[in-house]
Amino acid sequence: MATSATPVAIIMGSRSDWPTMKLAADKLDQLGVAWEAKVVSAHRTPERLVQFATGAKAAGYKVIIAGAGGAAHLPGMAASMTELPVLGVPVKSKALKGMDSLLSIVQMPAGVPVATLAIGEAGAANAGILAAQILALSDEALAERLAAFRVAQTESVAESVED
Ligand code: RP5
Repeated sequence: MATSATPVAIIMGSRSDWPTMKLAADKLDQLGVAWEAKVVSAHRTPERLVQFATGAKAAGYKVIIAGAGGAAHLPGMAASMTELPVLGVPVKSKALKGMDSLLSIVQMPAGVPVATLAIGEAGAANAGILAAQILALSDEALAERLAAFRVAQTESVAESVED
């Protein structure tokens, strides 16, 4: 099997999830972490999901970010087929504003964890940062970039309520 030097896979249930999931990719870009994004639907492309999740570790990925909305089974099903850490992003749904997505992802049975983030854009951005933090445990240069990112973030928050 071809191996990838790309450490983060971003998978999502539909192209319609990309505007949200792009926030994870943006944070990874900012932190200098390579990623690949794919549409992998638990319901519409189940065989693609099995192929991806069973092969993800051998393919060289280190962390999987999985976003889905509604009946959001993608992160949990991916986690069931790989030992890689899976970060689940509940995408905001039209009907229930992402509460359905959140509850579908967060209540995993003991033994098959998914690290579940917040609903929507904040969750996607934090998934990107969290993936980088996991990779930084064995990458000192990335750990330094993360520390600098935190300092810059802190410095960007004005104390005053007016200009
Ligand atoms: C889920 O259904 C996807 O993750 C998406 O959030 C939602 C709606 O998908 P589309 O109908 O927009 O393709 O599987």
